Amino acid sequence: MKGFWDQKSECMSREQIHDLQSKKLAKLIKRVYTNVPYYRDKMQEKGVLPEDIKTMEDIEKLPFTTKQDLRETYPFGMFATPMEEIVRVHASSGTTGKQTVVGYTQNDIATWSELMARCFTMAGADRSSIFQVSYGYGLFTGGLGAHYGAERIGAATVPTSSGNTQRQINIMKDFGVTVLCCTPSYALYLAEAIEEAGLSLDDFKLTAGIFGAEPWTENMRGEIEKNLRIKAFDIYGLSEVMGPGVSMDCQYKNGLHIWEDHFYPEIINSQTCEVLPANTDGELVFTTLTKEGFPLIRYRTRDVSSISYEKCACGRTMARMSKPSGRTDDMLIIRGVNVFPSQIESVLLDVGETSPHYMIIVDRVGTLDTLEVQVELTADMLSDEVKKLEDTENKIRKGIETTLGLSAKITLVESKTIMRSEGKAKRVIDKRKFK
Ligand code: DLL
Repeated sequence: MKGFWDQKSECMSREQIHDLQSKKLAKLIKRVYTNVPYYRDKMQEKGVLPEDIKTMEDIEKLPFTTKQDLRETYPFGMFATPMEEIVRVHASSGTTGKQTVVGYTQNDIATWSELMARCFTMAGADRSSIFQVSYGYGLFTGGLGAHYGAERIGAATVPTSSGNTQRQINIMKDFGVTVLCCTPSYALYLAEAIEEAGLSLDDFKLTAGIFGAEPWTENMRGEIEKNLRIKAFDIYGLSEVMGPGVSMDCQYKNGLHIWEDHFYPEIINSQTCEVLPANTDGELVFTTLTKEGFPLIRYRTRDVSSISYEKCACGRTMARMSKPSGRTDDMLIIRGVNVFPSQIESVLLDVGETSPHYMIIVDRVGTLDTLEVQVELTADMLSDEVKKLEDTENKIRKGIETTLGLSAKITLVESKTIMRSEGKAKRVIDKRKFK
């Protein structure tokens, strides 16, 4: 049937999914207990043996894995196969500490390509599509992950990588690219650059965009869909768990389908580690059920989401995670209030009178935290009267106060003065960290 890459797997009954996961988990635990001393030690500390793990319900007996564990075993200590079996290595950027390194066997790369193929087919792409992969190629998983998936469905794949925006636009137009893969912030930048170059969207054949690698709101999706005249899909993943393609939303855009035959999701309370019920917000945790090179048990992603198990209108039975609202470590605490940058983005785009480019600046004056939101004027607002601009500022200020209960200084800045991003956007400057 059109719209599915692997309908049998994507539409299994919940019972089938549970049985398959249980079998895979038991096998995985035996393997890591034998091959990864770090996991064996942690299980022994908890008094758990591989034979104690028979069904998915037993997962709660197992210890969690954190980024810290990966750092302690840097670079290859958590690999579960000899290096002879590893064919690819990626690494996270390591901006907040030592980088984490992940390894893939030939089978892992094949599975990854297969899951990306499911994602891309879900977005309506097929062998007649022309893909432009503007995620960075290199140690980052975005470029090569998308590349292998696009080739797997037989699409013509153009590996532009990130950067050189003018060239990206020319290629998109001249090659008749139909599907764009990049971060949502870069998609917005590309749309702006197309307009600036005086080109018309009629000169492009773009129909869909597959965007991820950073949090983005529903309002931002609307903005991108309007500015590029495409359907925008949200793809999620992280290098430790695989890379892009752990989950993606379907045409109904009602949560991202997690490929549960390969990844077992849980939501926990990040303070107590208690497992939370469906449809409750908390920290997302994944166990990789089939990875050979670098399997992960109950890996704490630090991403905030919730999981729903209701069947989706698209026919897929795989659980859906809500659009991640941010990372627990990106959450700002301002005057005691928890703030995710995505909440501010939502307010800005709800008001909808400015451009969608913004920067959040947090500081401390004496003992008081301050919040400033800089947001760009659109080109046509430049000629607006002061009164009108003040009105816009007031609307945003009120919106933030209603949503977060925080007062904020709103600064409208000139068009094109906020830094554009070609990869993951930087939305926050927290000056308190330097005090
Ligand atoms: O960003 C993998 C990826 C590439 C995903 C391309 C999608 C597209 P990392 O660099 O390891 O891997 O960063 C992973 O990025 O834990 C989330 O915090 C964030 N993230 C990724 N996708 C989304 C998304 C790649 N769709 C970290 N929505 C994750 C929100 C996302 N956050």
